[in-house]
Amino acid sequence: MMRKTGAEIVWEMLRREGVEVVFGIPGGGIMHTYHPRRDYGIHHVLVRHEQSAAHAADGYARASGRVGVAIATSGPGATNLVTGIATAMMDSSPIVCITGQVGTSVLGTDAFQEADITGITLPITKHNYLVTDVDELAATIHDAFRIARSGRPGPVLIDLPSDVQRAETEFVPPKGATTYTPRPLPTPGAEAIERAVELIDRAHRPVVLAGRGVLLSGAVDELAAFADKTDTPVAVTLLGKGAFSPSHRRYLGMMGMHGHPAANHAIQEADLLIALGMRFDDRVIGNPTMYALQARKIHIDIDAAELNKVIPIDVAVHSDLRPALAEITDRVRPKRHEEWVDRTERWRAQSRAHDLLRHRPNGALPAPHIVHEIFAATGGEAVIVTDVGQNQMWAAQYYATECARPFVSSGGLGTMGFGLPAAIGAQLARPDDEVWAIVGDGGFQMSLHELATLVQEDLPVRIALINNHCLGMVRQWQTMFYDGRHEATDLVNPDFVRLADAYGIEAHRAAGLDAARTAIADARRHRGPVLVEFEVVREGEPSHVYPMVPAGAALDAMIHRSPTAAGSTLEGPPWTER
Ligand SMILES: Cc1ncc(C[n+]2csc(CCOP(=O)(O)OP(=O)(O)O)c2C)c(N)n1
Repeated sequence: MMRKTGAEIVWEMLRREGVEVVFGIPGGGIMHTYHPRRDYGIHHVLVRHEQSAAHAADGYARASGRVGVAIATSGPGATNLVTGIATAMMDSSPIVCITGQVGTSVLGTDAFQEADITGITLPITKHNYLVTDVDELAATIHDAFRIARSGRPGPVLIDLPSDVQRAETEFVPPKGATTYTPRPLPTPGAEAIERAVELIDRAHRPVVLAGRGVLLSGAVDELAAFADKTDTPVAVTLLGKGAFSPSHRRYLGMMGMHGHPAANHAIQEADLLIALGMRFDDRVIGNPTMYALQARKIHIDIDAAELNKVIPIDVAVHSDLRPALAEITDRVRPKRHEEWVDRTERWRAQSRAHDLLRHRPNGALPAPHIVHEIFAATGGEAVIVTDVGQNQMWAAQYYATECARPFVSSGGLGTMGFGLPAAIGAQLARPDDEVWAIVGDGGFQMSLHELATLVQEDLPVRIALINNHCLGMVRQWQTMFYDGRHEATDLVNPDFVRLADAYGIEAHRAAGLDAARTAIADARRHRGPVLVEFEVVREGEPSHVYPMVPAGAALDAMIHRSPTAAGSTLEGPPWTER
């Protein structure tokens, strides 16, 4: 038995949870907790805005598979975490946020820097706590980690009044589950498996829809085995990138609004969809009343609330994905769907023929070429972290993430400003890996203050800034659907190279393809943080992300780039398969 303060219990428990790094900013409401930190050997990354602490913890969690930790003071420190917590919630990312709170004696009196953060975050956390008794603190932290990572992962917040941080008690290490007993992971019911197997055996044009659940459940090998045995093409969601090898013959690419034409056509033509750990997001299905009308649907998900939520399902399997998929693969008959797979390959060949990469850029630098060059240089092995907007979609379309490599992107909430701080977390999670943050000039300016954090931590994050001098994705919609009226989307930007220089960060600017290649090679050689600003066009077809399913349209009603708009055609395919 030892006596410890609440503050010491925080670090003792974090250490027992195996936490090595936390992200945060101190302040009056959390200073007691910060005080003993160094005695516990846990590294603290001082970010420049609390939103970045949550995004960095999230990026760390996504890149490591462990729980990320963010710390903030009471009031504005805590409320600054909110966007980061909502981002983690939407994408099932396990983080634990610890916030300071005013003392229990003044709770509810509008005390200085008081905010009801448990009330505010109730709908965007898996669970949250206001700890009013130091004797409950150890058990609360113990449970918080279990809740964050169990079942469908997500964020948990612990609010700590300052007197609880200061109070002393006998520290008793919690044993096993305390107030929270994690439910055993759901396993598939025999009848559901039976019916799924039946549908799969009968299908002629099956398609797998692979979401982030494949990665979270550790079912990458099971998915490959299923696709091989049943000869089933696989489409992935944005967050499912990495769930299936892009070099596999049955890989269809990303589905959805800016998905690969082969994936979208295959889904609409399929007679069976097998949805694995995905949630039929509206960006993925297009108009729900016109979605995959010929297909029966099997949906396996760990979260029962996702089953039959937006799309009616024929066979809903409430289960952890891995055992369910393994059992199904065991029981289905081996199949060959030559004609169907050939058809999907023809769709892929067709879109290859029209791909922008086939066109000589004629001096300009289309963004897909940038992502392709990063891909070609890193062989699909880099950890890619994106911001939100066109840059995110180009990164998803043109970076063929190798199997089980992290592709870190804010999918559900679509949070601009996510890229740079999430890349900081990802680089700390994977110090030996090459991390690229692909960001737009708009979103980058929502968190560029984290350049200072990069320098302070000496992290070799490579920033690819795609500068189109506008809020590109919104501007694209304005061009296509709002009569070309560009309302509040043109940006007057700073000189980003000089700005990076002011932070002490090496920076390059590239305006053409050759310069881009050189800058990427230089950035890869550099040992510290580096920024490459790519000047891309703001006008014309190469400035748009294609294909695009307009809002309200069926998934295969894609608008494509006009075949003549991009300039002359190259002779041979210059890219590796994606
Ligand atoms: C915090 C936040 N505010 C606003 C938006 C709406 N939004 C989505 S994409 C986009 C434009 C992004 O511009 P930029 O970062 O320059 O990237 P680009 O699309 O040009 O690649 C905006 C404003 C958002 N997703 N997140």
